[in-house]
Amino acid sequence: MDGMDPTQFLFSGNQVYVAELYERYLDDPHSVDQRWQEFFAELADDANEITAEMRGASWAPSDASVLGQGSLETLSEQMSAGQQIAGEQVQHAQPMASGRQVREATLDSIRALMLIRAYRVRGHLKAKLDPLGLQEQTENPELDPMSYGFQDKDLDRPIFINYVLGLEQATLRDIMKVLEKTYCGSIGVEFMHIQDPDEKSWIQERIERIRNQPDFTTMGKKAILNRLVETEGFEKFLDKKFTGTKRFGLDGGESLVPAMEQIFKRGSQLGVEEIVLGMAHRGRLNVLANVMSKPFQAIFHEFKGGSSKPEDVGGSGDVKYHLGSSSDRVFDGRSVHLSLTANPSHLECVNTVCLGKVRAKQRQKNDSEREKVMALLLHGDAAFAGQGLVPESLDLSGLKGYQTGGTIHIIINNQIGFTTNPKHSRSSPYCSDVAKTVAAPIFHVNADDVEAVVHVSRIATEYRQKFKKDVVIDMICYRRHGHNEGDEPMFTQPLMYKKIGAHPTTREIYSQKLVHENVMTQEEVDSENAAFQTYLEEAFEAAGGYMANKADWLDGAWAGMSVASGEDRRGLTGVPLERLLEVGAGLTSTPDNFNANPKIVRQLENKRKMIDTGEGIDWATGEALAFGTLLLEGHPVRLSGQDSERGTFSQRHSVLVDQTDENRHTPLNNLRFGQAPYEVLNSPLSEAGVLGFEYGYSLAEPGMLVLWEAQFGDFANGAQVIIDQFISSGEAKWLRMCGLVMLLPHGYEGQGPEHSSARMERYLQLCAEDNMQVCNCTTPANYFHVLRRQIHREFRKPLILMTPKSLLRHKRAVSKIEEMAEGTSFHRVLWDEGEFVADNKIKQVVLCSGKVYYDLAEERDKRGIKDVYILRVEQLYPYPEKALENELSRFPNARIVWCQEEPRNMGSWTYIREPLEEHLSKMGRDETAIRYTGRDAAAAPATGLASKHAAQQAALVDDALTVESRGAKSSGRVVKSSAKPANKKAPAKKKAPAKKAASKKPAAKKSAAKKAARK
Ligand SMILES: Cc1ncc(C[n+]2csc(CCOP(=O)(O)OP(=O)(O)O)c2C)c(N)n1
Ligand SMILES: [Mg+2]
Repeated sequence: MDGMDPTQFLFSGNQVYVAELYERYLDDPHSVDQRWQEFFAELADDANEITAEMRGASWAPSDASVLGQGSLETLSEQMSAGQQIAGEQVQHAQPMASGRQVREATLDSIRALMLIRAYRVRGHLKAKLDPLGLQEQTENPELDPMSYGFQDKDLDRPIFINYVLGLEQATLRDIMKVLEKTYCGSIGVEFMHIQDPDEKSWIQERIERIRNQPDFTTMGKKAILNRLVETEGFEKFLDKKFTGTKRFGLDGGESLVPAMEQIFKRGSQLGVEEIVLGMAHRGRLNVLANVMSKPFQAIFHEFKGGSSKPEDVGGSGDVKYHLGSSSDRVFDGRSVHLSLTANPSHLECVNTVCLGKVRAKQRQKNDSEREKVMALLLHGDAAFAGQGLVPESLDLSGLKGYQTGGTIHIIINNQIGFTTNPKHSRSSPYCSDVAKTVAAPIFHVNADDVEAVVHVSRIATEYRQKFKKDVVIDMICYRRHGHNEGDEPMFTQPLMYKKIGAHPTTREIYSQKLVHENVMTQEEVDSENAAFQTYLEEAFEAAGGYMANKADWLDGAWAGMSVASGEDRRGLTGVPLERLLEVGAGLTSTPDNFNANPKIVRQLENKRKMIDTGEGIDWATGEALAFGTLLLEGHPVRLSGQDSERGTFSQRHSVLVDQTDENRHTPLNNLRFGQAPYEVLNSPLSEAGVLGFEYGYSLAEPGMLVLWEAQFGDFANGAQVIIDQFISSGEAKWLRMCGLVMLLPHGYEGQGPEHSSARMERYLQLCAEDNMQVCNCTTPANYFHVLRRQIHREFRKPLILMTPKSLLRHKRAVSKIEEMAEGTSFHRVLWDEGEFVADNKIKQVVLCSGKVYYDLAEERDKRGIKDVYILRVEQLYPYPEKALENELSRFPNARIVWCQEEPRNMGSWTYIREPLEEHLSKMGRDETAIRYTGRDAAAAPATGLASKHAAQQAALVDDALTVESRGAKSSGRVVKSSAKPANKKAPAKKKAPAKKAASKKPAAKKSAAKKAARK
């Protein structure tokens, strides 16, 4: 093929043959002649696309004839013979035509196909998407036929396009008309970035076949207008009655409501039974009223300052544009349950919460195809482009443990974010561009063309139900008023708002259209408007007497739950020994022929020994026993976090991997036939997104233990918005309970500033009104009980749990199996273990929490101290008043010291000092001031120098164990960063002296244990 133009063969009029030949080549390059091989290799991807186009539309008549009448063999023979395959030589192509004609016809075809392809890729750039026409559209040369070599004179010559666009042949003028109509009207579609050929061609076919034109019946059109009347009418009514009151009106984006209606309706036809909605402030009141059917009276009542919930229900409540709601709507006899998730002001953070809810509900409904429950998320343009939670939630969409079968996203793209213009909001052309990371199709649509909006909503719903993937509707509209109704937009966008001032409303535009089409008369339109305003007036009058009579928070899956009460709140968490042994057996066995890693085999053997002897149960085994016993009781367990399957510290090994074939075995899923499932997931590397997801999951599923684990506790601050806005305050704001557990590795082990502190102080500072629990356990048994307690009580509270690192393998941080057996329970305060003088001779009680207990106990034993007693506060919040009182009252003559390893401005000191001192005063103790022992206040949580860490740790331990004489300054000493170990010869890290063995079964221990057991 020397000297041959690489595309010359295409001018031969043998496109279809060449396409077939190319397919053969793709199957097996050697099945075609060497010259063809070289040729196709040279064309690379271009050949693929052009030949694919030659096959025509999949929906076009399939008997499309080929141009040439020859056969592949003939063509190959010609090639082999070294013939050129320009038109002249291929006699069988259109035998009646001259070579030149054939060549020109073929060239036309190729150019037309390239043009069509360009429109598919870039047509949206020319679409009329902006109702305000603010952006001047620049000509795109790729959409200009002249760029492909066409001239004006070519406009009316028939061109063969082989049923691409559904036409066998068409003039360039007609082709352009079709392309403009399909790709450049009120809808701009981005779909050519989709890698999956089926998905891509489905979209292409769905829009090209109908030229992407909506087609509504008279009834359909009237229904759409009716929705606009209600949507606009409601905002206008609020504006009139509550002028200037914040409502974050939808004005300018009214098409949202008919779009949502279409999604529900089409969704219900395609099997959707439940939709979880998440949205921000914009248009929320309208969605509540006109979509969720929240009574207008209720909304007016709240506008007038009334409460959204009955008087006797607690909680702080929330502003009306953040409240959630749920309702059942019926479409053509099919019921769809809608639940709008309550959300904070923080934009986009509700996204993964909704996804978690959807996933939980899909499980409840056995919706393995993920077609019955789906999420519909509404976004603002600035927020969608700017907030990191958007890509985090998109990233979850295809992951095994998190996928929900696709979300429909609607961006209410009013081309502004508060006062900020799009060009300062994002670097990408569209606010939706981030959705391309998951190859979602994106429908940009002009919201002033309400039929187009409803039309794409229909296609989006069908796409979601067919492919179970995310899809985006970018509804381009405007915001008629300021960011809120008290805001003056002319300060910052005078030109835009001059235009908006003169711009008719969507309802006006659509009414005119329907009048023009003779679907309705002007009188009918006017009377519909008036009738709705009258209806609202009546509701407004009735709102005065409206009383919320029901709080819906303990309905559905939550039936049977009640508000938390009482102090102990232990729940029945002890488990019959034989069940513990059953779980233990399952935990330590692997299937026949399973090739576990030798180190794992040893670990399993060790575990088996723990179970068999009932002694030395370590942290990970305690956890597995808690999970396993819940599973046998029928409560599923879901644990998600970064590398949680194995465990960050290689402690968990929930999933064993066969060393020969990487087959996986999950012991906790193989305990007993009929057990509940255990789902353990290595999550993507996101904190906020995944924590939000698990929070959402636990909102929907009280019967399941849902845990999120941070890789190290401090990483959880990447999810601060979920902690502050949902976990700690959701129940107070929205009457939504949640039993989520957060596992936060915490402890000062000399690992530097970043991995020492889970920043417990942050959680403690959030604690009030019985909102959640913060615990820092020191024994596997207490860990076992605190986890099981989450499920075995009649209420749900989030549990923030500091979890250990070095204690995972600490020889003293072990429990006996009998401490988990029937009759045992969680202890909020744990007694000391050792040999002591009589209680009234104890000179000092060191209160502490977490790992530092072991450092203190070890040093105390080493020094043979018998008059200092160490009490562990295992539950910091709710403050364990009764338990502490029981213990502290044993030591009437002791001074109280608080010891922590965190710096003074961190850890629990700033939280616990006040309630503890008040408590001591209430108990009538002589001395109520508590001495602080611990690190000095610091900017970073810990030092980066291991030697400095060791010195600090030894000094704080020494300080806590030192009994100061009465009258000494009691405000507490602090460990300066220059502190040296008190006992240089025996640093805290060294092995405990032999004497310790003797102290294992102390005389005093029994009575202390007995007392503690009563708490
Ligand atoms: C995380 C977060 N940052 C800042 C804000 C303050 N804020 C509220 S609305 C808004 C503009 C949002 O613009 P857009 O997403 O386009 O929604 P619109 O109000 O235009 O509907 C901002 C910055 C917020 N609510 N949440
Ligand atoms: Mg906006």
